[in-house]
Amino acid sequence: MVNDEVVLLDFCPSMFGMRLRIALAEKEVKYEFKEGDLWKKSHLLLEMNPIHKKVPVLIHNGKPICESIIGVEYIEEVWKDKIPLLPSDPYERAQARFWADYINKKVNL
Ligand SMILES: N[C@@H](CCC(=O)N[C@@H](CS)C(=O)NCC(=O)O)C(=O)O
Repeated sequence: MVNDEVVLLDFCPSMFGMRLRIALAEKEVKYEFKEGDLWKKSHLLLEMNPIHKKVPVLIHNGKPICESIIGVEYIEEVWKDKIPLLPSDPYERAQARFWADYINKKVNL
C-alpha cells in the first residue's frame, strides 16, 4: 500500500525483531526503524506496548501490533499480494510454526 506509514520499534540485536525485519524485507515494505532502549523504556514504547513493554512493536499507520509472531502474521495478511512468508505445503508450514513456537518457549529475555 503506497501511503502506508510503517514504523518498527526495535532493538538492533533482538531476534524477535529480526522476524519482523525479515518479513518486511521479503514483502519489500519500506519502514522507519526506531531503536528502543531496553533499560530506559521510551514514552513511545510504553504507549505502543503498555501490556508487555517490550520490543519489537510494529506500528502501522499509527496503530501498534505487539508480539513478533502476531506482527509477522499481520504483515502476511496486509501485504498478501507479495511473496508468501510460509511454504504452501501444509506440513512444511507446520514445521515452520513449530520452530517459531520453540523459540518463543525456549528464549526468555
Ligand atoms: N514474545 C515477545 C518477546 C519480545 C522480547 O522478549 N523482547 C525483548 C528484547 S529481544 C525486550 O523487549 N526485553 C525488555 C524487557 O523484557 O523488559 C515477542 O515475540 O515479540
